[in-house]
Amino acid sequence: MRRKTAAVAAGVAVMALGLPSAGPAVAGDRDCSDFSSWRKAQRFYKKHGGPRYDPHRLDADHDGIACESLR
Ligand SMILES: [Ca+2]
Repeated sequence: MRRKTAAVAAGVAVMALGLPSAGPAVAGDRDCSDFSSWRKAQRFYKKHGGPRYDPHRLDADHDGIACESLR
């Protein structure tokens, strides 16, 4: 229980500092604007569930292509 509380406190501290969500340690929600190219967005999208899950909602129209706006 104490360990979990400490982990939550650390997470809150990171958020409070306003650190950019760069790197795998901070796995926040990603938007298309977080990617420098469509290729990177598409790779990320496929790696995180592809068309089946899309937890970051990079493919709003569910056609299997993430971030059409970056193409
Ligand atoms: Ca799409």
